[in-house]
Amino acid sequence: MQSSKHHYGTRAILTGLLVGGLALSAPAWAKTHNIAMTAVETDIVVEGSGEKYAAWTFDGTVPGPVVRVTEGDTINFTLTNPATNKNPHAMDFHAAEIDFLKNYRAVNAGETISYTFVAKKPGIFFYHCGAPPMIQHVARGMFGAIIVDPKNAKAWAKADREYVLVQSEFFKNPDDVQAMFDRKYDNMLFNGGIFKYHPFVTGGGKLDAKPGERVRIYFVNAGPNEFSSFHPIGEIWDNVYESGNPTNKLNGVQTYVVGPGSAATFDVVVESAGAYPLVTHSLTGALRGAIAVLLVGPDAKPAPLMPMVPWVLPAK
Ligand SMILES: [Cu+2]
Repeated sequence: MQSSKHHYGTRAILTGLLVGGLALSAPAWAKTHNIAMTAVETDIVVEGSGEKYAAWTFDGTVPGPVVRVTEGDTINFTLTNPATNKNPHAMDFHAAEIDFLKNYRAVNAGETISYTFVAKKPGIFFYHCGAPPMIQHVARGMFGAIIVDPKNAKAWAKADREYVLVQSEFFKNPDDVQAMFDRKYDNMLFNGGIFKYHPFVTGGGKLDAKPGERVRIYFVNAGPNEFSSFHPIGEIWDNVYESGNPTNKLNGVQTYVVGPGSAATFDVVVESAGAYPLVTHSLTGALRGAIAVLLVGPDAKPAPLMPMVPWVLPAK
């Protein structure tokens, strides 16, 4: 004969199953986001000298806006390609799992495209234009980052400060598609600028942090071709999460390779004040622009996820 204790146990399990089942069919945490972007063909600042570049962009900046949702959320996305543009454009979200032929097709100037996806996997993901020649649309600036936060915030340590860094190759002549195929890039960019976060360079800024803070870098390699070997000079990554998924956790990593079209999340806890350049240790890239100085001091102020985008220089 069953004891009453056993009975209660069974009921608790049944209740648990029922609640679990309901949660699966109607997740209380899931939200719906209506996200609209516009393909904008415009000049942007790529250097502290004020040098401009004929970019193709999402919403007028390189990188495009950071999209941030939570695992399980639904995204209704619309891309508008204004009639004033000259080229077809498209949008490919690496956070989505949907038919590419239907959803990632290019639309002509004067047209829009809409589609819906559920961000099922947490992480940091690349997004980019896929209109042909894709190598040129990416090289000219049509890319960005989407963060899918884990639905369980306790899946990893809480970050005290967060930044998004997107690496990409810069080709001085935006129409030289052959140079893009031949990997003949002129500079390596972080967040659309040459030495944008290098305080010793004209017009350059920095990334701020306080000693002891857990700084989380959502890192995306837009390419189009080169691998990044992401390294914090003077530090060691406390944790690296492949594709930014908390379950893909590495410990004590000096450099971590992020291929073109890929991404990872990097945590560093800097013990003492000072300057810690974040670089691609593929040095031809670092020395041509991909150095972001993490300046650690007690007076560090709060900062946006992607500082200095767009790069607005002070009037001379
Ligand atoms: Cu495009």
